[in-house]
Amino acid sequence: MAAPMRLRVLLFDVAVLLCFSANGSAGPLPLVINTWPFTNATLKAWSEIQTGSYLDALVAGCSECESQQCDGTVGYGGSPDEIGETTLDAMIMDGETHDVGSVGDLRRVKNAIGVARAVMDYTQHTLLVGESAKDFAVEMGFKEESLTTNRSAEIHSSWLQNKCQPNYRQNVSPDPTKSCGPYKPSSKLFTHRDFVKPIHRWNHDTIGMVVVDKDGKTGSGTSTNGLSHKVPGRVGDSPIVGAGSYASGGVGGAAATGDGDIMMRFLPSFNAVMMMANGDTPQKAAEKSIMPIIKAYPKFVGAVIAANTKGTYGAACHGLGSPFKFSVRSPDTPTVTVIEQPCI
Ligand code: SD4
Repeated sequence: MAAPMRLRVLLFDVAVLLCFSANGSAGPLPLVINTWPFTNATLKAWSEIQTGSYLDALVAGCSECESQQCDGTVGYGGSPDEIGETTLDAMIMDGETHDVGSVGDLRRVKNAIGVARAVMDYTQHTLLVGESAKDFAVEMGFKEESLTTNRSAEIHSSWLQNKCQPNYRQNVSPDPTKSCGPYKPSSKLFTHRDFVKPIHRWNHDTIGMVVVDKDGKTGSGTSTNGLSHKVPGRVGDSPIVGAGSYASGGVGGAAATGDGDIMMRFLPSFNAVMMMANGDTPQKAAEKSIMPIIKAYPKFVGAVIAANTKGTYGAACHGLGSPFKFSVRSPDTPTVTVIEQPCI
């Protein structure tokens, strides 16, 4: 976006209004930036980066959201699937080495970002999924326990009472817009492109974080419980490299939140980092990364944050119905800062 952006800045504990330009903020390092006003996660990562590595900061920040069940959409006890189970997706990427660890459809282990880090540290693989990811986690010392809470059980039973609406099946019978399953393929296929998922602030958030250390080394991470009432086995964009997040040494990192079924078809985080590598500001790169998605899916709901290794950052969003809020901490912000980014 060429014209100056009006970014409203909300400061916690400090009554100061900062003005940001179209290019976001350029500040000294280190930098922690993450999706949504998950400020405790930002602060946890900020505290870790003072003495630890950027990878440790990512794990600490995302783990904080998992244990605090940020918005009910990160960690245990949220987004029950069709059978009422909470499953988790997470990833961590080291931009300096391009090492990645990720988990999809992780069951019965709370610390998904911790397991993702273990995949990176203790295997030569990139992505583990489902029951086998849980077995790996247990082998690596993570506790196996139920992720169901009273709240997630209630969400699931109201969904059943509501004839399983909203519902993500299509081309099946009985009609999934009116009835629960079990379903069978229907003889006729119809196009589903205009369908808008019931995604909003309180049912569908992900923590996506980029950390740049004081020497400009960078990494990215995500953690989410995905989408409420998803078809069991569904994995979103969050653990997919280049979709949920991406980082590249000497350039920067990006992370995404929103409709992962759509976003993973466009790799917006990878695109944002490549655009920064080609000279775009993080703000411009974030905007450009979601443009192809909007073109193909005009009702797309989601957002991308981006930061470069100099400490400049930006964000872009579409379809949220209100500005996208994201959290930042750097020596330039007197404390953790929540920025509101109007959507395209
Ligand atoms: C997913 N992208 O599983 C995640 C969820 C999310 O805002 O970010 N919601 O599709």
